[in-house]
Amino acid sequence: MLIKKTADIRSSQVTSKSLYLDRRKFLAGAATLAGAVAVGGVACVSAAAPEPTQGGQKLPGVVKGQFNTDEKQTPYKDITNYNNFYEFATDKYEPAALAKSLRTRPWTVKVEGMVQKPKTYDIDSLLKLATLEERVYRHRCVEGWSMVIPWVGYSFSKLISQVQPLGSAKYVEFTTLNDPAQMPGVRYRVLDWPYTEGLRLDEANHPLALLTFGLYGEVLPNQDGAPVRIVLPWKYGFKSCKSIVRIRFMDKEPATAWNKAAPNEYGFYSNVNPNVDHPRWSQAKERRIGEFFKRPTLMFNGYRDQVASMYAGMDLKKYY
Ligand SMILES: Nc1nc2c(c(=O)[nH]1)N[C@H]1C(S)=C(S)[C@@H](COP(=O)(O)O)O[C@H]1N2
Ligand SMILES: [Mo]
Repeated sequence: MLIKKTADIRSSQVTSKSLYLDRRKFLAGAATLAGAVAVGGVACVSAAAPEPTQGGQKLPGVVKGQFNTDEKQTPYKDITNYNNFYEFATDKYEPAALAKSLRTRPWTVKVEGMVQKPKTYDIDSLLKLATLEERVYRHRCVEGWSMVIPWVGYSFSKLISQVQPLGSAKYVEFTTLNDPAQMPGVRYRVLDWPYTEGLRLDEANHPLALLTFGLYGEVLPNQDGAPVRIVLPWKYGFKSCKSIVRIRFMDKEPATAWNKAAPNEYGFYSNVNPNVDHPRWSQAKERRIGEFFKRPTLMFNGYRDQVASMYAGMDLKKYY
């Protein structure tokens, strides 16, 4: 909905459809500047912001968030052309083109399980649940590369408080869309689709955990997990489940796609830890995309002060 219904009806009565559509665009823009405009003597009092739906469209009302790193941000071109999104392809350069077939509207996210208020959210109401913040986070893939990404979203805890988990809820499971008509990669049994991931409830409630709708101030491009994904900057990238259709609160640790595929390589926690190597390679260093020399990987990806207390007393070699 671009402008108020009454204004729609009035202006549509006096103009052709194409003019009308142009005017709706004009009205939305002009109203943002002036607060009110007059069309053919009809005063349009207010205009709601248009719903941004396509990757690359500007997201309205984004404020600067907390936890931002001031490290150099990875160029948009790299963030959107070097992707792990196995539902489209296992190659990192292919999702950018292949994910164009993903339809992100209409889209719903079912929030269910051990909560007092289960609810199916339409993506546009989910987008408006809380103020959108820019969060510039480090992003560390388990394969040994990293980026710095200015995400847009709000703390996942805001959604948790809406649905009110039961006392018995101890974990959260995230599930990605699994549609072979839109996602060519799910025709291959690379993983046990749908892609699922999980967190302990306290991790999910940590303010760093970001329910993410955009990057660089714009709607997420499909290849980055549109229309909504989770981002967990202290964990390896694969924990950050893309294109989410279901969020389930549980009393047991959820099974995760990567843990099922290779349990000795990908644990439930998967916190970034330079001291615990992957069975097939070291995790001590990483290559920041765009840089030549490797840099040391930081404990919890540099978020130790924020998250370490959640793992106090745990053997991080055992709970990898
Ligand atoms: N559904 C789904 N989510 C996913 C993946 C995937 O293949 N499918 N890849 C993960 C991995 S391994 C990484 S590193 C990040 C990559 O996110 P980006 O492409 O936005 O950088 O997404 C994660 N989330
Ligand atoms: Mo990754």
